[in-house]
Amino acid sequence: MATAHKAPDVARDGAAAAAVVTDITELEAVFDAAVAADERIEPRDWMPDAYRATLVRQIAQHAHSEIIGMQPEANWITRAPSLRRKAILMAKVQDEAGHGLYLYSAAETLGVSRDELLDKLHSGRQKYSSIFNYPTLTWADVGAIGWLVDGAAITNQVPLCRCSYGPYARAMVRVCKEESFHQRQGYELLLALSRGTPEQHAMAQDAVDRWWWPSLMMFGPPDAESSHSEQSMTWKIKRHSNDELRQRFVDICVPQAESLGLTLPDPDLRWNEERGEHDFGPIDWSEFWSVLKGNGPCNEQRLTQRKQAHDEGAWVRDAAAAYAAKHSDHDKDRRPAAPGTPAEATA
Ligand code: FAQ
Repeated sequence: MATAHKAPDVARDGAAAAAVVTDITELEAVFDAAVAADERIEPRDWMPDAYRATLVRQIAQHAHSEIIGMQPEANWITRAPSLRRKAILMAKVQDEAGHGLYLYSAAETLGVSRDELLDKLHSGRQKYSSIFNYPTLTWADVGAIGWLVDGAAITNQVPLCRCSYGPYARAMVRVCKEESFHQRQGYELLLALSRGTPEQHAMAQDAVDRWWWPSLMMFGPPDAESSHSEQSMTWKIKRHSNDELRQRFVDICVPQAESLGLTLPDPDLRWNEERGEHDFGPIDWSEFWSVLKGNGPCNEQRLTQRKQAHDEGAWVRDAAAAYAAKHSDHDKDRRPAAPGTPAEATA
């Protein structure tokens, strides 16, 4: 947005405070017009408190999902069936850590610290995606996560590249490129298993059977029960509703499952000529809400492992902070004195 839209610096000029109150309506109008015109809102632009809070909630939840999402697949790194598969899986899991970093950085531009967000994750005050509370029981689950979970993530995140908040939208561009690679590797892994021995085919089918419904839940509750969608769509944070994206995902997956030689575990799944999209069976939303309340198969394990990793990494954060402090002092000493400064003053 243009600099004219920036919030006045109230701290600098106390007298401006009264004016700010009357200016809020004007600022809000400028913000609404920028959103309506598909302009990007940037960190130093004025924005409504509720817009900021929604972004912090969604971006933090997204960031937490990326780093918690490393756990189910990391579970298989030591047991990958070949060096090639191991190298691919390690690269993918590292990418997810990178996505977490871009997203925490995007959240920080809204005035929250990473420590604060991690604290909220660890104390259960912020969520992460429901999908990562399911176990990875066999090697085929790595393929099913890549194909279905990363596939669902891309379907949801490509529209987020056009999100009204600049730092989030820009982070999503790179994330989506990497997620595409992840989706392809999952598909390719499942294809190899599906074309393998009968046991390998059965393993691939079993994984798809277990991950299909939780993947559909990733898109969030049905529109009628989605508390944030309407406002988020008005603000152009979300560009499509949960149900629209879920439908898009189902329509993408059906032909891919056929090519894989696998079936999707839904007897009601069929093409609806009239609607031009697939009908699909009812989703068990009681399972979704139960997982969100902490009662999924792996909720406790995921959070315990996350907190343990955080505690064990304390020395790394301390060392990095000490190194940065040392170097900033060092740089200060070496910075050339401003012209005309007496030598003693800089000594
Ligand atoms: N899990 O009003 P809505 C990935 C909550 S990244 C848990 O519809 P909204 C990469 C929601 O927070 C996956 N909670 O909410 C990867 C709200 O609760 P609250 C993560 C959920 O925000 C792959 C309540 O339900 N992706 O997979 C979920 O408008 C492989 C009402 O819901 C993102 O975060 C859920 N699935 O829409 C990594 C994408 N759904 O706060 C490793 C960005 C809803 O009122 C390996 N986020 N809730 O208490 C979004 O697009 C949105 O936040 C939605 C939810 C669509 C997820």
